[in-house]
Amino acid sequence: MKPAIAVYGNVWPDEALQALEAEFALYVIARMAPSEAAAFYEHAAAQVRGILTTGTVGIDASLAARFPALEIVSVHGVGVDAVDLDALRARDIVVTNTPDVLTEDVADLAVTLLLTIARRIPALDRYVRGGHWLEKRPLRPTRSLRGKVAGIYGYGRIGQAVATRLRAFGMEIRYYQRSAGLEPMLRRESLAALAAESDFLVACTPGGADTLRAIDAAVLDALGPEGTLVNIARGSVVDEAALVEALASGRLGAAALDVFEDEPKVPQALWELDNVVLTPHVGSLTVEARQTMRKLCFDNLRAHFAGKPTLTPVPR
Ligand code: 8YV
Repeated sequence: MKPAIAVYGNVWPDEALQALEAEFALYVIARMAPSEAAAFYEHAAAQVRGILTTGTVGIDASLAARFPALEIVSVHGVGVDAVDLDALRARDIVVTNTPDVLTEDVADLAVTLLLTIARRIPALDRYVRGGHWLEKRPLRPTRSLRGKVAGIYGYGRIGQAVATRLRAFGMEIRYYQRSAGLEPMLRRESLAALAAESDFLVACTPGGADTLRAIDAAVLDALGPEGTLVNIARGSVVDEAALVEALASGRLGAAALDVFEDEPKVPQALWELDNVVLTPHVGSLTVEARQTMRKLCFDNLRAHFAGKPTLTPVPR
């Protein structure tokens, strides 16, 4: 009998799921009508042995409890802050994620956002389309990146890939993370100290309880009216209300954000600000990254059900 797998999230192309159906009995929750989903939880969930989910959908303890035969949760994404690891581990359920394969593309987006906000590309695009060039409306210059300080919050794989790119623009790198990391001379003692030294603060840290709203009003004030926040990590890392307030009042210069506290809801106040660039959580959304993430996700399931070690288990 094919192992039964419940599939959450909407990142799975039809062809990929069709191919997977040769090996597994799939229950694609996002495609079920509410009545179908209710029947699934009542009758079929008890047989489900594996779950495919995304970094943002994850799985909490109450959902996991609906699957008494669950053996593995394969996460499509590197971040596992939406997965209740303690609840799953208490039941010896294997959890896998997709590290490394998205690092370069996520770092590319961080740098793209930094450049976009630094050079005010959205406003300049509106300037041309709005006919203001023809009107010879004056333009104010932007600031050069060369010699400016990029403070990286979270100096892991993605943070380091961002640093490599920003060094090529002549930027100085500093970082903060709780644990000692590579290049100890560049580490600052606190996030506020890092922000105070930085022209750009780039959040690359994992989400979760340890980093919840770590970028608060005090950190934003340390970054200051000439400073810019770039967030490609998790919305939960920033106190969003404090961010809106700091941007609207001019206490913070600008922000470029790919992630938000309550996605897909982006505070209306941010829509209306000119010193902000917004993207809809797309760091890993390239054909190449998504293909490799999907393959790794599926290969983790395959390995588990073939009785082999999984390829990328989330370290305990
Ligand atoms: C995805 C992510 O947007 O890897 C992560 O942690 O947030 C992103 O790559 C998401 O997990 C898609 O499944």
